[in-house]
Amino acid sequence: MSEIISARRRKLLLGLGAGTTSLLLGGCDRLSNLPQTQSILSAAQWLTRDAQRLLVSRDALAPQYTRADIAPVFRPNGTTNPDNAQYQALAKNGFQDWRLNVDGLVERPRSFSLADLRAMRAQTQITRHDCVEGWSCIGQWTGPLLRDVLALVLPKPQARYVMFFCADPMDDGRDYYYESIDLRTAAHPQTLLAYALNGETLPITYGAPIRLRLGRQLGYKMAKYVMHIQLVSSYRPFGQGHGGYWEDQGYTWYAGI
Ligand SMILES: Nc1nc2c(c(=O)[nH]1)N[C@H]1C(S)=C(S)[C@@H](COP(=O)(O)O)O[C@H]1N2
Ligand SMILES: [Mo]
Repeated sequence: MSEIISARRRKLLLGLGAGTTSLLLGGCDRLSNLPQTQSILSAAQWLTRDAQRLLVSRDALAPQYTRADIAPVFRPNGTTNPDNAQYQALAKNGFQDWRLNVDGLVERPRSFSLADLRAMRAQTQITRHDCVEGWSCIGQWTGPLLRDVLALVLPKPQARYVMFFCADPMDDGRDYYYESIDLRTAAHPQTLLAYALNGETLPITYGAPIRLRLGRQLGYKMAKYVMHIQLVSSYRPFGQGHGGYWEDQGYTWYAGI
């Protein structure tokens, strides 16, 4: 039985190739350009998350923009230079010694260097970042799809969430920034581990060496300075148990836009 579930899960994570992504994009663009869709969406803002989900699939793609839309200076927020000696030593060396362990509920735990991630098939997308504080910024992000990374480690059937542990200490070092997403968001075709912003190596300000990019969720979900990824069945054991640093301060875990 568990073999069947795991085969299904792998299919979900691995099944959609690059060709399918562009098909989905076309379909999504057509849908969101229909005037009736626009007015349904704007009229639906008061709806609960579950009701909204009936109108807009969680798997729908976020709009993509053109180079002309890219903000001249991307707005930074939160930590812009982790106060962490180990991180600073890695940064000094151009992150050559940085390793991303991807482990937990996976068949094949693996340690990736930045070069390993750069050698993978990369996706470039120009998307809008929406911060919960009420500002937005458009940038171009490049990196491997998270689902391609997960395909290499093979999530076990019990894996439900992907945890991201970051380098930046929060609250005078009592915690570190962390985040979590579910496997469905992890498998979304706009979920990247980005190592470049606007065609340049990702600067420290924006989360070097890699940061999470999601197409359809608010800024605080997009962990910068990712040091470790762990697949888990529950995020309750981590931090204060709400799935992320800001969630522990009261923000919602599901931050769909
Ligand atoms: N590690 C880490 N990730 C983080 C944050 C942070 O402080 N530390 N801030 C979050 C918030 S609230 C936002 S809006 C974005 C800001 O990303 P940016 O600096 O690239 O604009 O990163 C998110 N990810
Ligand atoms: Mo934010």
